[in-house]
Amino acid sequence: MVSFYLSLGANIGDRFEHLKKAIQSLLQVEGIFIHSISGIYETEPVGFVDQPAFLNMVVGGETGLTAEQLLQAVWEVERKQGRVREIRWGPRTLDIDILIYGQEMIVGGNLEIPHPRMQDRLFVLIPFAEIAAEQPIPIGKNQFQTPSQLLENVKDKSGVYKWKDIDWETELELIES
Ligand code: GSY
Repeated sequence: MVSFYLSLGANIGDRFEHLKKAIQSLLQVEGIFIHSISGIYETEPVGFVDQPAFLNMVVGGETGLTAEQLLQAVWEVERKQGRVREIRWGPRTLDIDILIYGQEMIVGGNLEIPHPRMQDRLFVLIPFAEIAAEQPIPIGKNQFQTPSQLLENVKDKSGVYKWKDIDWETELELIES
């Protein structure tokens, strides 16, 4: 089993519903086990700023899938939720990025892991640190930084505000009933 962390974001339609359905779908993927789910943060858009505010969160788990299989599973969850993304850095119903996959550094094909921009993004680092502040993230050969270390050095000053702490067990049971 390999541990992984994902960043989730949505800024079109019922943003919370998109995130909730995404977690529900991820829980149903064979070979994916989720063990940590951050609170939800409302965040100012970074990059293409003329778009609605996002809801962002981070989830962590373990998987028997390869990194490529995990990516395909994530894309399938996005696709099932009718992901709409017309502008490259623009609004989307649901975006899921792989942040880390074990301690591996992978570049090639569809994969770039660890996520190359996560150290510049408060909307990733704050929820990541909430659930795994001391998780080692590979940044070079035998070099690691944790989310809390990355947060100390991040230059991003965009707004990231706790939107809600969710009781996920209750929320997810509500979906199933
Ligand atoms: O990379 C994820 C999509 N995205 C986001 C996001 O999820 N949150 C915020 N706050 N800004 C963003 N810009 C992009 S692109």
